[in-house]
Amino acid sequence: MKLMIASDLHGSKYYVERLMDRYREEAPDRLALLGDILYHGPRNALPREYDTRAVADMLNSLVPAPLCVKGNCDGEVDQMVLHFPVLAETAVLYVDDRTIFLTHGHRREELVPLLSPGDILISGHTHIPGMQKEDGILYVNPGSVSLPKSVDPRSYLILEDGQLLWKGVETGTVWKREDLG
Ligand SMILES: [Mn+2]
Repeated sequence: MKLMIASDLHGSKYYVERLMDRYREEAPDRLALLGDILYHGPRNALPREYDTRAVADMLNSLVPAPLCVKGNCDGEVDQMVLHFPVLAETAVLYVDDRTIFLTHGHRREELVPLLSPGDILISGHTHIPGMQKEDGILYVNPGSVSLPKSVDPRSYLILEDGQLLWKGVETGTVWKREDLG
């Protein structure tokens, strides 16, 4: 199973077009989106080529439909233009005997009682890609597709064959790799 994970698109037509380029190259089994899909959010500057309708059209065209959880910038009005469910707080996947929790990240602490060693929690929200291990639990962040808040590139994540790969959304270049063992 090859999973492509992206977060914090924030309505950028330009960078979601790049994400769609990478999606075609990667040909994952499914794209998982960790929220903050359309609205730029009052705390952020407008991203490059802010165009919520164009972003909705691109995401609505995907087959299979993306698996998506709700960001703090996503609401009922966003669900009206997106043809796949976007308002669930959490999704749980079982991949190769591992339990993987997907959530946006602004309410991440609420999930902690569910987690046990070996589990992976993947969340966005901070727009800072990275990974940390705590009490045997792996906390993973794919970064933001459009509005990075660190020096790292705009990024997405690939989970395949027991490996996590962080890649730049403009080039597809791997810049961080983690073996899940
Ligand atoms: Mn965000």
